[in-house]
Amino acid sequence: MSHGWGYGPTNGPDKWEEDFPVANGPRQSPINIVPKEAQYDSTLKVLKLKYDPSNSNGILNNGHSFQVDFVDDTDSSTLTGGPISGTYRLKQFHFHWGASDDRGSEHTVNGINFPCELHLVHWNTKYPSFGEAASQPDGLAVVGVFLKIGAANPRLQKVLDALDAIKTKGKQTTFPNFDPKTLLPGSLHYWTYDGSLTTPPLLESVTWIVLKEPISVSPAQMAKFRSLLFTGEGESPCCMADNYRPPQPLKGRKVRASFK
Ligand code: SG7
Ligand code: ZN
Repeated sequence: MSHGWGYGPTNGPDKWEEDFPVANGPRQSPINIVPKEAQYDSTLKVLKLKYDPSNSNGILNNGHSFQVDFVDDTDSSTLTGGPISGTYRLKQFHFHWGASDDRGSEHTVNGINFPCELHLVHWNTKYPSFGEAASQPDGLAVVGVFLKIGAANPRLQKVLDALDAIKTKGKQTTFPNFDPKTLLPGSLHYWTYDGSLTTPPLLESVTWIVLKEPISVSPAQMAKFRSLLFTGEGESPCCMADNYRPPQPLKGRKVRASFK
């Protein structure tokens, strides 16, 4: 992996273990969710997402995905309840997607792929910073939302309209006053399990909360995701797509459901 990790044949998910041996660890993500094998847990709490739109700060092409970053110096945008204890602050959200509509999600359900998956990344405020939380077993909580092909989703449009300004790796621009709650589906029913970051360094620090109900996206909106580039300005352009890790072995973990 001489050019750093990525999603290509020479630096993609099959090669990550060379530099990041935890790739074969006991709690890697994503996974295939088998709803009939998930255990309904009546003690799981309702998910509480409280987001302050004034915390949205910028949007960045990081060369692997694009992310919308939030100011996280106070408890104004938080995740509480659900499977977690304490308060987790929103750090950023990003997406993973395919080169075509038949693939792109990281988690799968009964082996079914969605064309795209949204991740809202939060860190446990019992640690001093995101960076320190990211290596603790209860450090991060990521809410995953599937996108499925259907009607154009007007709530995605502000994000998609910003992509022209961050076409190449390293580009960023301001992204003020965005409420990520507008991206969530009507139901907050979820599956949850203990896992990892899905990109290097693959740290086993994530409580995954995967929503059962997808949000919609049109084929034209999916095409807009794929207009981004993995590459920097001046390099031979390479479209950003298939930036997902496939499902990893469950290794005896249990998946719990918040719903029957
Ligand atoms: C995306 O997924 C990025 C990463 C993120 C990674 O490639 O948005 O964010 C940064 C800051 O590079 O990594 C530590 C982190 O949030 C993995 O996140 S994920 O496990 O939710 N897919
Ligand atoms: Zn992700």
